[in-house]
Amino acid sequence: MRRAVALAARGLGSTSPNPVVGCVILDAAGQPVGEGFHRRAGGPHAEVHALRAAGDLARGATAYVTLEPCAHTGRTAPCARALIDAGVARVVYAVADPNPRARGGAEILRAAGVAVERGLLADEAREGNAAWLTSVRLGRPHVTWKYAATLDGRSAAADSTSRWITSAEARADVHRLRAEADAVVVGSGTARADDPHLAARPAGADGSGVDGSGVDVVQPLRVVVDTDATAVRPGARVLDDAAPTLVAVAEDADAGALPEVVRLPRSGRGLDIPALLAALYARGVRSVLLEGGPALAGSFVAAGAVDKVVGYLAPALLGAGPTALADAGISTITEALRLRMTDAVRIGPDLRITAVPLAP
Ligand code: AOF
Ligand code: ZN
Repeated sequence: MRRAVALAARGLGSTSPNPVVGCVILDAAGQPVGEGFHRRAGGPHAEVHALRAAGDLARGATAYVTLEPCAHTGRTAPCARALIDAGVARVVYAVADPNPRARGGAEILRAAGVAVERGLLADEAREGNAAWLTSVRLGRPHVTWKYAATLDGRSAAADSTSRWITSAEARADVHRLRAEADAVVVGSGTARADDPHLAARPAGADGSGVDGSGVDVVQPLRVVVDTDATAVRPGARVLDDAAPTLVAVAEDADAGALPEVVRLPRSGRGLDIPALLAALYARGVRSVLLEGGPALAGSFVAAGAVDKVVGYLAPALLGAGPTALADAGISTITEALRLRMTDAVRIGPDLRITAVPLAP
């Protein structure tokens, strides 16, 4: 199952609106005879890849799958049926499928006499599929807010220069986060100050767009929240053809020459965050990497729309300049958004802290 969870992760960033899923088949002697993972929505499910690899050796074997095999005929035939037809004797899955369209595979397998077990490495599998599981539960994309700051929490200096707070290693790590996300979102302040490109740099040195795992790097949708349509100018780097781009503007904004625009209701000084997330969800986005700036991040926190925080802390001090997070509607200590740290690692000279909000 550990191998299946690792395989599933290779689909991150390319399977939405579908989950990441991995599958490993072991014969009666415990020898691996086939494995596979889901690569893209509409393509074969993980179980089908693994069954194809195993061929006749699947007969009497055990299949380890990170998600309950599906029961439905969607873009592909039901995996529960495929496992039965291949003669698999036992199916061990980590996490039940919450998708009402697809769930029920476990019962079908049991009814056909296949031994079924659930829950092995469930936490690891759930963690690997967190974005998809959150999006099914909440009906909106999973949001990771990423920021870089000095040890005293500043994201830019007093003169607003901000390149480069963190190291090249930390920035490379951010490119991995981008490649795993369906959309990268920034606000108008960041668009104006940094003219960011926001594409994921492919890990393949030859620029082929293929990373070390042999999976195409699917570029995330680049989203700029430009309420008044004043920040994204013709010739902005975010408008090049490296990846698709969507500019979110207010319903009454004059979006003149902007290519692809989505119009949303205003809320406070910005746009309505739930409406923005609904618009992205409607386009198939299941995971969002929010890259700032502080005002937009504050609106997301205020809307209860941050599911994970990834902070890169550089061992440097500024003492003045904007903080990573601006007003989030929190005015007293008892209202602080409390988080649980899930990870803290050194990335080059910097520290990366990952945390998730405590359940309310
Ligand atoms: C996948 N890959 O490996 C497994 C999935 O869009 P469809 O018709 O291919 O069905 C997608 C649903 O199938 C998905 O939401 C999930 O509930 C189930 N299992 N899906 O894309 C896989 N095993
Ligand atoms: Zn399936």
